[in-house]
Amino acid sequence: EDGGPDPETFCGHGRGGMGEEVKRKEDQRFITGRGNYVDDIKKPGMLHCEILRSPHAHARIKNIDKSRALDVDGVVAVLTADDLLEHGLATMPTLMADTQDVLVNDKVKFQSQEVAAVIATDRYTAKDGAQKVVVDYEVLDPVVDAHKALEEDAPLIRDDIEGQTDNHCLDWETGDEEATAKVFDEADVTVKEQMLYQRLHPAPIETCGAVGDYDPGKDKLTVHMTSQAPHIHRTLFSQVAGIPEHKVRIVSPDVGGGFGNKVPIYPGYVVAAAASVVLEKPVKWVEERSENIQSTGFARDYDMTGELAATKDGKIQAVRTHVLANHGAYNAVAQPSKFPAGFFNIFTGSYDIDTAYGSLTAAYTNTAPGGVAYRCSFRVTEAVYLIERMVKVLADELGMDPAEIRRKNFIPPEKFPYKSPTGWNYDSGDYEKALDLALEMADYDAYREEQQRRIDEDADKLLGIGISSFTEVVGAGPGKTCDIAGVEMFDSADIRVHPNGSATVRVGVQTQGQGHETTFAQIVAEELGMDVEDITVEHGDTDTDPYGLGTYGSRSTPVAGAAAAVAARKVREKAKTIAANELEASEDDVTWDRETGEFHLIGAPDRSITITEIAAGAYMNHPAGEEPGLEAVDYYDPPEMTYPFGSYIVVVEVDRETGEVEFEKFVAVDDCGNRINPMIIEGQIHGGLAQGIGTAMLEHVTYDDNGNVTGGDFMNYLLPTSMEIPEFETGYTVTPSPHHPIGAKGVGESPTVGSPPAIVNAVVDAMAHAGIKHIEMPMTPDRVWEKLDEAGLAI
Ligand code: PCD
Repeated sequence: EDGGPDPETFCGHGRGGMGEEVKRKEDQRFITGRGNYVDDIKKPGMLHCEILRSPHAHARIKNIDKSRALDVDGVVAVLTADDLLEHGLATMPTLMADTQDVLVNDKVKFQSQEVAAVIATDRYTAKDGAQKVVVDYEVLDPVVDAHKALEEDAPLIRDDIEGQTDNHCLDWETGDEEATAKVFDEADVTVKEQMLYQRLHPAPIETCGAVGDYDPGKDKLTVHMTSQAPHIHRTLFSQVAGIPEHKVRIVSPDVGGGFGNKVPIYPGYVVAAAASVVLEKPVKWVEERSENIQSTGFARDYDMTGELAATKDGKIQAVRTHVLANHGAYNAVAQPSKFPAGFFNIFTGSYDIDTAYGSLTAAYTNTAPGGVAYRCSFRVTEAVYLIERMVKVLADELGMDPAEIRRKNFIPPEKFPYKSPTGWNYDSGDYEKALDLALEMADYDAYREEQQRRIDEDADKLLGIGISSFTEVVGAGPGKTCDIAGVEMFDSADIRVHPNGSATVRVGVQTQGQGHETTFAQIVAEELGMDVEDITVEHGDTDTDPYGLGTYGSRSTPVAGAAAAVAARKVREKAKTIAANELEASEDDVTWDRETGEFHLIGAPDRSITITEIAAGAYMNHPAGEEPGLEAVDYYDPPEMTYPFGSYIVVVEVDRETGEVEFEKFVAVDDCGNRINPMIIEGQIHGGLAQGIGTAMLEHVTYDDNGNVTGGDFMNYLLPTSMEIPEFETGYTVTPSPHHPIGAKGVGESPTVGSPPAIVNAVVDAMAHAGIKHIEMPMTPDRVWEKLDEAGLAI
């Protein structure tokens, strides 16, 4: 009867449905200081936990003396690996089924690894106590570089794994090696470039934290924690601690940004929970900024070689890539189980390329574990960087315009659904349309002229224009291919319409600032003809919400958003029966009108009834033979992922004297299918572009040869501020997803995925006429100046 909202007409029923710029419901509490974050939680008798961390990157622990710490007034307990061992909690599984020490048992493997936990009556006392724990270390040689870690004489990091004799972690490959080699052998033109996607760290405003709260009366463990995925965290907690799931409750309250950092389980969470069980008191742990950067999940750290084979006129025939991945001390990458390199194998990008091959080697190093999907659907950011950089390298080699070469190679709209050579099924796309709009918005031709003028006039500031026409892949499942620790990646929504016609919607995903309390209400408002104000969205509590896999990889809209629409349609189905009953008509004579949001008699639109009136009927006058009440739940296993895309154009000015880069223009055209809330999307794009600028220009977690983190705090790990962020000009096209119930795709990650190559391409472009082919991120002024110097452009 109803195929979902039509993008031509769905905007503006005026009830806050799809396409309306509804103000964010959650902002009332956020901007009036009434948010409730983990650190706001206060419980009677609550204790505080401080974690003592290793100053060494690689060291054997010979002895830990707790006695002086226990003497500190207010210190209640000092926990080490031995204490946890008694409770079976000494180790925890990583998301990749490796085993990580909760508190170091035997050997430290990275600087700032968790060694002991001090529990005290307040945070300051806990910190004082931690300083009095005496640890006797036998310091070992560390290795922090992935290349060096694989050398023969490198110190062995994982002597805890049986049979492990070197620092090799895993190998992975995709595509057809032989066929690809053949195309490369026979090609007119080949290009090759090596590029490091440096180690980054998602830096949410709120660091990680937890309050473990064991109730001995109910024998129930509640853990309030900064979690992007409360349900799977409950399952893992339950598995590790051996407590059945109904005796564990995870509550993820307001979360101050996630960005993939809050997907893994960290030792601090486990310690707070374990200490609460042992001491029978609530225990709070909240990490500091430097602890967050130095020990929780990092992102990227892929050293990539990219190669393209092409014809003389710029038709790309094959891609080949090899990656050396630094996985840190444990294999703790946050990917769906069957994807050790995440979704990196989508590296053919937006281009119709038949032949591809990729391989990857991962190494253990004495650095913090990670490989989280920082605003990235599982390594697609690295893949997009690789292909979008390589297309620019090829364009320069051939002397072609980078817009033209893209146009020549795009997957054409009529080829969708499109199957990529590495097995991806793209749902829909119109890449040229997005690029054309971006070119027009950016005044591309005029800037090209200006660029040439500056070269001709030997100007002090060069102009560079960078393009990125990326394709994202978001919305993991389907469950048959994507799982976490065996749990299939579906998601869920549960809708209850109350007697007065208002509704509560509960979802299996958890917002960290994206605005789900607004957008999920909009989906339901659209599908039920309700007013968005009458709908409350709840999430983040495993005791009340339906099971879901959480928010990351821009999966909430593609998966839980679909579940919300389907659950709403189930409610609508039942409502129709009640409508017929109330209108004293046969169900066949009743129809639903999306425009008015009402049921009415076919041919008699004035005999109509709203969902509010129907709700009363469901409780007060329910049809004979029907269950009373009006609710539905849906667990949605997506048939495919969704493939948002976009074209970004960046114009930079490069100062030949100082190497400084200034943004002259920044255009972002995104296509995320049908749009739920354009204002929220705009905010998502702005935030993500800022993070893309941080990536390209500033951010890098660095280490010295002794394994010390030299980029582990905000003095050294530089985030962009408003001073570094230019005005963004955003535009959009709409290519609905054909398989999503409301035609929507995800969007939150796109700007961070798509923008770094556009920015690097722009800076390279400013120097390309003098032979510069590549520059590594972050493009700090000294790095840019070196390149200028190398090209004879520095003044
Ligand atoms: N949307 C609309 N429409 C469409 C799509 C979408 O409206 N079509 C919207 C929604 O609803 C939401 C947003 O937008 O609200 C987003 O979405 P998505 O894309 O679906 O996504 P999600 O899932 O929700 O989320 C996630 C993302 C990510 S992934 C990240 S990083 C980031 C982003 O999100 N994070 C964050 N964004 C943000 N924001 C904020 N504020 N905060 C945060 O934290 Mo990862 O993987 O985790 O790394």
